[in-house]
Amino acid sequence: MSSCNVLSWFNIVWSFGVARVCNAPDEESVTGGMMIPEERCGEPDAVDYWQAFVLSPDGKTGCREGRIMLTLYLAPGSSSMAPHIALHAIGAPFDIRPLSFARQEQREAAYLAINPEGKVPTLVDGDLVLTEVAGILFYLAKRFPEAGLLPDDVEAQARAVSWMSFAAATIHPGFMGGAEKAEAALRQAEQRLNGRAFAMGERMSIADIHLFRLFWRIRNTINLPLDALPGLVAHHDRMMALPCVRATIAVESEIGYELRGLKVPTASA
Ligand SMILES: N[C@@H](CCC(=O)N[C@@H](CS)C(=O)NCC(=O)O)C(=O)O
Repeated sequence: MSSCNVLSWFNIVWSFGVARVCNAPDEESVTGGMMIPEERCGEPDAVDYWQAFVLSPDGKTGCREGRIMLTLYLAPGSSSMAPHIALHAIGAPFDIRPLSFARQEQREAAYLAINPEGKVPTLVDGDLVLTEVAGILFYLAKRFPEAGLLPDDVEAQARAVSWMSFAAATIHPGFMGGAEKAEAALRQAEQRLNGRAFAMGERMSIADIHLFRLFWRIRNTINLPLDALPGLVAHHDRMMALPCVRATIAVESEIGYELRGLKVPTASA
């Protein structure tokens, strides 16, 4: 099934052009909905409008709709892979703008006008321009709560933010600091994970997406003592089996990786 015509269980209902249908949240809308015909996949106006039922914290169900305005600037395999996975997990239509690091496109004036740091990711949602993996993941999880990428209660949300801060402030710089520091940071992550299936327990969240992307990048770049990181290896394999991860890797590998030292296994390897 292509990412274009996935109809997710949380009942996103697609509509085309100006034909907006807001189904009542009855039994039919939970299991039904319209799919984008295969031949319209990729057409810019094919998913011009979207609708989703939103379950608010007070238990009321409402309908949300709007013009699609999500755009992700990315470089395959880099930090931007994390929000790319989240966008696939959410299922709302989005555009991607791949940048070539080899051609230094992240340093061009047009991109610096959007992100003065010249880094990816950048997410644009209407007037909102957002940078930093953790901030973008948090935003997407809150903007699309029906995707279930962040637990509801404040304590659990704080733990998710704690995980993402750890990823951004310890694992990522560890990797930038060379093999020894990368391994030390991953051993800390292994301890933090402490045998759990996912960072927050039994359910995948934005914290797992952040953690997975970094581990994926590091294990495909340097030789790691994988025997000493069984929890991270199991977590990686669990994540690799998810459709949102597979879709992201399919798209990004098709564009082509340009990251220093990255050796991604091919299907034939
Ligand atoms: N702290 C940032 C890190 C972003 C970052 O380092 N991006 C790298 C790719 S992994 C980048 O864009 N590098 C381009 C450059 O430095 O020229 C985040 O979490 O988003």
